[in-house]
Amino acid sequence: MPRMGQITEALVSGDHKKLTQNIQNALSEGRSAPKILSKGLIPGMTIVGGRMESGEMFIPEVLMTAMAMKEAVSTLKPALIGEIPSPLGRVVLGTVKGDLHDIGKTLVGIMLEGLGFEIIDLGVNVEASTFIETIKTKKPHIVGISALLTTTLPMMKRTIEEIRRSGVCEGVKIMIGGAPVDQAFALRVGADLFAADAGSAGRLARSALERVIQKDINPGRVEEVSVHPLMW
Ligand code: B1M
Repeated sequence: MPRMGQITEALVSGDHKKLTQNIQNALSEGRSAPKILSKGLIPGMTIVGGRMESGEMFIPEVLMTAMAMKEAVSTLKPALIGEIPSPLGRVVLGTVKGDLHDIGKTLVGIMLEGLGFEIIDLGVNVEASTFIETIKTKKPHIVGISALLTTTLPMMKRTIEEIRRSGVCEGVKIMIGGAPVDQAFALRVGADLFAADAGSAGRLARSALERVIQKDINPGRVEEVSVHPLMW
């Protein structure tokens, strides 16, 4: 079986040891970290999602694969990040209240870190008040909010409303993303930026920051970059 297929298979079966071994082999064979992610790991999580939906896989098994995925992402992190340039800006990241999915958000953080952003990761199930407090104290340039469940989209909207109402986000851009989020939703809920994947999030954050610096952002306008998964 080709190397990427072996990675996908080891992930779906939640076999940490085999997965790490295959990833290390792929890296030493000269395969790039973004390719391992987009051709080996993401397809694995998609298979798991399908099996979860059809009832073929249960939560404990999905958790095993999620743990294996997180381990794989941390194995790949040095190769994804490379040499970190001097600090570009600060980003506060979190998954919205009621939502425990963190793999995509973590990948977004890794991408941004690789571009030179300082990341303050608030984790999952983050209350609006926590975002607000952190914006006050840490003064980020961008606040990134992730949601993976259709049922937590209303909470994402409420979180953005509360952040805006608190008055702390002058000069701070709100970026949102996650599988059920799209450009139309982002416009409806008043986000500044929407990215469909980690690579796009990185490019978008960087260009947004350049515009913030140039005081050239048109507030309230949602910007989107291309949606090719992890092709950066
Ligand atoms: Co969950 N789950 N889950 N789950 N889970 C999904 C999301 C689901 C689609 C599976 C399915 O049924 N097909 C489904 C949601 C259906 C829906 O809402 N319509 C679902 C469900 C139903 C649930 C539970 C309700 C199941 C239950 O209990 N009955 C439950 C909810 C718990 C909760 O959150 N309150 C639940 C629980 C779990 C686990 C805990 C077991 C585990 C999460 C573990 C963890 O994250 N630590 C889990 C998993 C692993 C999944 C799937 C299989 C994989 C998610 C993932 O990590 N994908 C998922 C199915 C799927 O996605 N195919 C599923 C890989 C990741 C790299 O992609 O997160 O999309 P993603 O991130 C991408 C982009 O979306 C984007 O960039 C990332 C990288 O390119 N992005 C951003 C993400 N955030 C961004 C932020 C940005 C910009 C871009 O700016 C700030």
